[in-house]
Amino acid sequence: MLIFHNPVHNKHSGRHEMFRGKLVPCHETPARLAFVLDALRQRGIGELRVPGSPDMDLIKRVHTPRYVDFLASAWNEWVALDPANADIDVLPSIWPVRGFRHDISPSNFAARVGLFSFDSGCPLTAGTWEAATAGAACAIDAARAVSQGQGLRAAMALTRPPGHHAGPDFFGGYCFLNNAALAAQALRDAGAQRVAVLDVDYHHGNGTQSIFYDRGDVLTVSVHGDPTTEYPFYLGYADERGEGAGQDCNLNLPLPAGSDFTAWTAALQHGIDAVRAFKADALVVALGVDTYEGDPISKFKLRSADYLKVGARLARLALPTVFTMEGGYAVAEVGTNVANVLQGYAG
Ligand code: Q9C
Ligand code: ZN
Repeated sequence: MLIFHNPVHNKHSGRHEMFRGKLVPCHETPARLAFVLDALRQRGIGELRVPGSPDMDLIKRVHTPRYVDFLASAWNEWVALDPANADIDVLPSIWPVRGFRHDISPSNFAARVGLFSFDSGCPLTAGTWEAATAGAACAIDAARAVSQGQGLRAAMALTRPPGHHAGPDFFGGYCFLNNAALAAQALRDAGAQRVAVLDVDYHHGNGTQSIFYDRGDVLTVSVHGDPTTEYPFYLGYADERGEGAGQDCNLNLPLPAGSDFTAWTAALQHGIDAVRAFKADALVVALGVDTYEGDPISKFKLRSADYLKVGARLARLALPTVFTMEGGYAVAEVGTNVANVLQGYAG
């Protein structure tokens, strides 16, 4: 398995996220990826590669050009407001909810930060653009590698920041560019007629769902904590089935907080069955391991050994597969858990 790892991921390092009225240390840290790389190296899993340059045209088809342009210039605009901002992360403070206009990009910077985001837990930092675009390149290169049909079944985009909460024109949930969606689109462009995205992160993959909601060529499936109680709250319910050409091409499988591997794996199998019924000819797995029992912000009960079985079950689909790295915040165990999925997949 080729592992495209992001060599500049640590340029994105958020200091704080807003939580219950206070700025608290960010859960999504560079150490997460270091633990995964260590675990893969120790076990000799995969061949490590660095990505080429990002395909900006593809990024601007999955995301809106005005959002991509905003992300590219946001840090420089922020520091231009006040040189002292160089030591402060960007966090939004105002959002255009129902009834406000979304067609206008105000020249005021804070107003645009809010226009292009949906929570206050996702700091944008000096290196966010560089890290996120290199991560996008990992996802695109991984998709192109498995599309070449030389017996290579799977590749991984081992990157952070993660991607599955990022929508067509917004960031949030630690995510800026949607790596899973970029991989899915790259698989389509490389000739796959039907692509499935199977999101196993603890949190609903709202960004991926939104990007493909009206498309019939990409099935989006997400197994996640019930949004009635779990982030991102406003999307991820079972009655969201897609629209227009995408009718019945979205499947949400919410589970109550506290669910164990038995309940979770039944939902996963339901999702896998849907991928098979869709007759997908390529698969993207949005791989979050925040389903782990020790995760500090999530409430499922998977154990480290369970991830071997998850990988084995995914392999049974026998599809060209791209894994993207999503959540997982029990930092020391993230490496073990991701490596277990890949080891289980390899069989
Ligand atoms: N204090 C991913 O797993 N914040 N994103 C929750 C915790 C949002 C998670 C509040 C969590 C986003 C990719
Ligand atoms: Zn998550």
